[in-house]
Amino acid sequence: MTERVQVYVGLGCNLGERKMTLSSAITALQSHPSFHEFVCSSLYESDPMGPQDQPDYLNAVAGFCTSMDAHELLAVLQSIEHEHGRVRDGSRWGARTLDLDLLLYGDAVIDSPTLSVPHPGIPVRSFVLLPLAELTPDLHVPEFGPVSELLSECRQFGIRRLDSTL
Ligand code: A4P
Ligand code: MG
Repeated sequence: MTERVQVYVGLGCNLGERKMTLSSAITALQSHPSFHEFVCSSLYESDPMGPQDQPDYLNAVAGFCTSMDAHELLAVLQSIEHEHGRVRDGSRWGARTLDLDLLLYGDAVIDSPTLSVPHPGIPVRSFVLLPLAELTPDLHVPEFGPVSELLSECRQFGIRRLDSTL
């Protein structure tokens, strides 16, 4: 059997029934037959990074183990986005019903035309770093450094942890 790799996926949405969408996406990940030892962070709300004329975001990070290849995993994430009504209009950092980013794939550094891992946005996104640190406080992000240090240097985007669970 191929060895399992610990992966982390960032979830974000700022359109529609945000909590319901995240909850449904988390269920899709959790119930996938190739994903094991599933964990999920709290929910976080933050001001939009990028264009300000869009609603606030809800974000979370999920962690699981899989022996699936990284590009295959990206295709699964994109099909879950698609099932949740994601329409790509080509605008950068624009509003979306569901965004799933492959943040980390074990210690791998991948730079292909369709996949960059670690996700290059990690060090500047509090809404990724805070839920990542909640799941794995001593995490070391390949190429970038310890999650705790990245978090202390990162812009906050008014981030607040929500008390409610999904
Ligand atoms: N791609 C390459 N590497 C990866 C990866 N590690 N994970 C490629 C996922 N996809 C990856 O994706 C475009 C292409 O990136 C894919 O086809 C894949 O081959 P996309 O989802 O259409 O766009 P994107 O990468 O999400 O870029 P975009 O639109 O710049 O969005 P971002 O960078 O994800 O930012 N503010 C707050 N507070 N919270 C947020 O979650 N999110 C965004 C979106 C903006 N502002 C935000 C938030
Ligand atoms: Mg994305």
